[in-house]
Amino acid sequence: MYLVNPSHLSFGIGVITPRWLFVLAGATPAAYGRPRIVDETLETFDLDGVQAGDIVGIGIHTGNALRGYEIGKLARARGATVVFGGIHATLYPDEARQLGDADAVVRGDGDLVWAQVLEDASRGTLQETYEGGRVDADRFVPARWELLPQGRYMWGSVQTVRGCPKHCSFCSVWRTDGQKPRQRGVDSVVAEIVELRRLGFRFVALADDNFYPVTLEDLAMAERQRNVPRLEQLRALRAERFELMARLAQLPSDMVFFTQITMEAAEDGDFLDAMRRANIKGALVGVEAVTPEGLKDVYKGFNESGEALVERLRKFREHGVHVLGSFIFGLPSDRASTFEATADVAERAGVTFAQFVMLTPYPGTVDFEKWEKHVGADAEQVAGIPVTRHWLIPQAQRPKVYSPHPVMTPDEIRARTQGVWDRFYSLRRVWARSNCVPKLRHRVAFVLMSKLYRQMYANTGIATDSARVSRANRWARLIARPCRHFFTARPLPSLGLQVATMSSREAAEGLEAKS
Ligand code: B12
Ligand code: SF4
Repeated sequence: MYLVNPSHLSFGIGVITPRWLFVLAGATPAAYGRPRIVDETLETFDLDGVQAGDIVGIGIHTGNALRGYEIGKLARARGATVVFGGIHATLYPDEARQLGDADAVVRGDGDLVWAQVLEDASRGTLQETYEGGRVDADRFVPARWELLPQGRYMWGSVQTVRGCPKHCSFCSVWRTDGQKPRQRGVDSVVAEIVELRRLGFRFVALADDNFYPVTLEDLAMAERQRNVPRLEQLRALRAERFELMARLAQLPSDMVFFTQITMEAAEDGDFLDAMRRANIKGALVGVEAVTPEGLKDVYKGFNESGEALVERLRKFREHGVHVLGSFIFGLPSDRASTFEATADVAERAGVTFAQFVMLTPYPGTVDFEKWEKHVGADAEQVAGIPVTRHWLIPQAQRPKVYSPHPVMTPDEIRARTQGVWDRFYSLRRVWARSNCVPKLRHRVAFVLMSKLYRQMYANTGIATDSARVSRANRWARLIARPCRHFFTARPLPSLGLQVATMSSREAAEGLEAKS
């Protein structure tokens, strides 16, 4: 049985372990043997070994669906049973059947339904579609980290919460994973992290949609409404967050965690302090836009703009949490001046890393639905494919900007976006930012990592010319290997689970008292 994470690009070294591979491996009953894990971000899948009777499970998001379909067809041609899953297959199961030769498609979470799929496949009673649904947090399957190939990844990945109460227009998470945070129990999260540290991982990405699912405003609102059950539920979720962070703080002090969080957390000094103590040293914060009009464009009214935004982002830094600011360009209210203004805000706010993405209508989002309806049957075609199915257009020909902009051409948006990446990641600026780490050795690592990040994420997505893309890839391949060494630590095979004795309430109260 194979589990395949498709990718058109392979770097030899991976930054973050694709978690789904190891979770589905964990969900595979022992009777089916040891799953063969193939991550094409490391190297291309060699299908020579695939035989009739094998099962090939392929997980796709929108960006890698096309490569996933290629693999599906090749595997099916060799007689294998092909099963697709992941967010894109959840949204377009028929496409996976038509273009990827899927025998079956799993929609939603694979944790519980995967065993059924395997049983049906082995009995010859495979169904076309399986509804995996939204599995409750206490039934999330832990990842099988002992199957990790050695020395290939920089970061492990552990999910602590799934789903997000917000409703941003460019994001599918709240619609597919739901708005109710499914928060995983502390023990199971810590057990996985300890296992990763035993293997020598000291950097762990918390693969969360939103690490701060309960805001102070949510609590105040429940209180105003005198909604006691809701208030208790919210308080319990919040207390459990503090308990998790208290437990992370007890792990070896060389550990570094990174998560994704909304800007609202800046209101909550106790929470940020708990993050710092827990060694959650950085977080991706979706800033998206720096103007009120831009925030309205993406239904993100809970974010701040202008000076208040700079203040909010600085708060993270003041409490010892580095920010990877995520900004979107190409919003209807953007103007030529927005690009420089955004770069200024990113710098003044002291964000440590930043990504500047161009507005892409991802399926499953409100933006996508509006756009698809708006362009309708008249959608422009590239390589015979309507742009409303942009993921099916061969990578090299894929447009970079999809929605027509009121005042800027796609080329202008792309060039200006590239300009902001160039400015933010210029050697002079990266070196200046590297003073956030103490030693020269660490500063050099910081510079290398910044450059690697820029090559892996910016050039490939924005560049129009293929020479530049392949140059960026070669460069990324070259620096990925030395970079990995900065992330490893001496394995600690005998590290204990360090079961905490305090209850979540005690943990929360203790932390609040301290801060
Ligand atoms: C962590 C994360 C990242 C990390 C780490 C990625 C990595 N190497 O793992 C980083 C920050 C690098 C990242 C980057 C990006 N991400 Co991201 N990311 C996530 C996040 C928050 C969690 C993913 C995760 O690990 N989940 C835990 C695992 C266990 O869950 P899972 O992957 O969903 O798998 C389950 C099911 O889907 C199913 N399943 C999955 N595969 C298969 C296969 C089979 C055969 C079966 C049966 C079942 C099955 O079973 C699994 C267990 O239940 C998701 C949001 C989300 N809730 O999924 C977004 C998400 C996947 N990312 C998204 C996007 C858009 C991106 C970026 C394009 C952002 C950008 N503009 O740069 C880049 C693309 C990078 C790339 N080329 O892959 C979108 C994808 C939307 C879409 N339609 O494709 C999501 C859904 C978030 C969103 N805002 O909508 N991401
Ligand atoms: S972008 Fe972030 S805050 Fe908005 S819905 Fe998605 S996960 Fe939640």
